[in-house]
Amino acid sequence: MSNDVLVPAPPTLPTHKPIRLIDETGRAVTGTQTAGFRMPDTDTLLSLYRRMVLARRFEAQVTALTRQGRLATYPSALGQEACEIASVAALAQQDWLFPTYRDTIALLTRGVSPVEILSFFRGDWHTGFDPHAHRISPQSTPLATQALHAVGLATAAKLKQDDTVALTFLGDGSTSEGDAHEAFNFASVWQAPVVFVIQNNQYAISVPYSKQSRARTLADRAIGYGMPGYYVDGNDVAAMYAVVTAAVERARAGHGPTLIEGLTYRMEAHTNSDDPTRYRETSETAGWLDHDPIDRVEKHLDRAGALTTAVRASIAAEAEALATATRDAMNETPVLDPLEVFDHVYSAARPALLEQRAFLANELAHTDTREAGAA
Ligand SMILES: Cc1ncc(C[n+]2csc(CCOP(=O)(O)OP(=O)(O)O)c2C)c(N)n1
Repeated sequence: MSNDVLVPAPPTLPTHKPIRLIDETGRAVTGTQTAGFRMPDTDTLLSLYRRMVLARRFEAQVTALTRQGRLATYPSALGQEACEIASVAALAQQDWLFPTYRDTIALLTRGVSPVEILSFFRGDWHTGFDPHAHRISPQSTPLATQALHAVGLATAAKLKQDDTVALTFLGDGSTSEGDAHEAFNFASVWQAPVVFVIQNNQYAISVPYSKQSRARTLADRAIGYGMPGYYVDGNDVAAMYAVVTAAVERARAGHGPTLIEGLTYRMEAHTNSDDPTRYRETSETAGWLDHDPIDRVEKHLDRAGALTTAVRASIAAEAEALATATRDAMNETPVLDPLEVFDHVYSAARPALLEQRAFLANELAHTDTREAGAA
């Protein structure tokens, strides 16, 4: 018997410079840095640009609502629009998205209404939208758990021979969780149709990437799991779209998972309760303004003559209408039944939960009586 073990050649290492298709001046990149990926057509770029402008206006409105006390908390993705929107745009309607707490604009882009999205951040519901209707799982707060859920759904889809791909977002910090390792490993072992998009925004709250990993890039890790890995300029929406689209197609064709790292930067605080000046220089953040993902594609479209005054005006008007609708909806006081929180936890009633429900109902009855007495 031979002791020779035939080990297939590993996928090649990701490039050391992030893949990009458009540079900061808006010019098309040529040569090795494109890694052979092709520029999306102008209509696609225009549609991505429009979605990014809407998302940024939405974020600004939500931040204002948070400051007015209308929302409990909000993790901004300002500066990360390219990663979020390119990834969602690469999915087909039947595919599933597994987002984190930061990926609100991915939900918005996939068609969830502002009120449904924000009821989570206002604290009204664990999830304000119907996951099945939108094919989006609830936004995950426990780090990296959503990656396991994506692998589970993708594996089930493969067994059922459904034409479904699962895409999940992770932060750079989340890759240090055991759940991320389990998700990467079993996705590859089972050749699940899943795409992992790591948004490396360089901080896990106050912990910089340098204290999180000694790996050259997070995309390098893919090789150890036996799947392709791509290190991409996460502020280049064209590159993100091209690479994620290829990974989704690969998964759909039955060739298994892909790990994509989008190198980006979180421009705002971790959430509204964080003070980033305690762990990073303001000059560092200011420097990233030169890499703004919207500016870059805007310059590119301008050069191509695709951004006429009328197109700009129509996108700006749409963004203002979205902000106004969001503001008006959030300024209304919701009519809620606090007892509903128990309704969708299990499919059948559980004694412990019924007990808690009765306890809260009793508390509420007494509160109502006290408030009525005080009035
Ligand atoms: C299992 C788990 N451990 C710790 C936390 C607390 N926590 C919330 S956000 C965060 C940092 C996450 O950083 P990263 O994955 O880079 O995502 P980002 O917030 O930058 O998008 C931590 C440690 C948590 N939510 N879940």
